[in-house]
Amino acid sequence: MKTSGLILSRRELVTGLASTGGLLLAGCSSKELPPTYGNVLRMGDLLTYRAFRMLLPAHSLAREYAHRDISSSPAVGNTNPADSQQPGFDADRGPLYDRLRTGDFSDWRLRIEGRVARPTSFSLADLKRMPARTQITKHTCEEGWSAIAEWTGVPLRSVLEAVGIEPSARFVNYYAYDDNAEGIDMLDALHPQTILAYGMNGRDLPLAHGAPLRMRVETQLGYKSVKFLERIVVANEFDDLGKIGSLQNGWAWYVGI
Ligand SMILES: Nc1nc2c(c(=O)[nH]1)N[C@H]1C(S)=C(S)[C@@H](COP(=O)(O)O)O[C@H]1N2
Ligand SMILES: [Mo]
Repeated sequence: MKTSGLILSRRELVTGLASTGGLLLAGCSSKELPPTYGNVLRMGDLLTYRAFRMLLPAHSLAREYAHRDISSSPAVGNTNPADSQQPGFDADRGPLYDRLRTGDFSDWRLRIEGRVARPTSFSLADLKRMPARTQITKHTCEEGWSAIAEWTGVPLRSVLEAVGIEPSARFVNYYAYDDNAEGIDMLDALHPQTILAYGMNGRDLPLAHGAPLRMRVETQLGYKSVKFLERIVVANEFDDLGKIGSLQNGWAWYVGI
């Protein structure tokens, strides 16, 4: 399938479906709905989520580009979790991040816990030993800009397979060294382009872009691609992640593109 056509058709589908919202919603049982928990103002999010999930093949790929398409990428949001002047600075994790960075992240570990058979802490070297994926994709920010970059990392799927997710697991939540956390459903978590990226444009991930490791969720808007990862929690039930999650900050939980 041509992916530029796919992007168009995603938009067309969602627009075309707006009028049939009642029909779609009627078919949903509340147990399987993540993002609105009965809040009527969030019905649009729910409709988007259901429309994408019903009408797109589960793992349709986001468009990938050529090297010549790579553009400059602005660094946005928090660009250094150790800087107390930046948005989302955490008084405990900020200084911890600083120490890890000073040591070239050799003591950094990515913890994976929750509904998994073998909770594990991965070093950067552990992750780099696993089969890598490189993809040139467009990052689209909710503020209206986009940029194309090459990302290298390990598919989240491989890491989840290594720790063994429990059959009841439905969501993957991930936390940063600043006050930033997001979650995705299992479909996006197992998507081949959802990677834990340690490389950008052929180099180690720069500090401002999320060193040493960031999430790349190419099927959703940029804020789902959390930088400066600290830990991943596999969960059975939907969790809005409280004050550091998107919902309580006024953003949609599911932002498919
Ligand atoms: N930890 C963390 N991750 C984050 C953010 C942030 O402030 N902190 N900002 C998000 C937003 S809104 C965008 S657009 C992208 C920006 O990524 P970039 O700085 O690599 O361009 O990171 C996302 N991930
Ligand atoms: Mo953004």
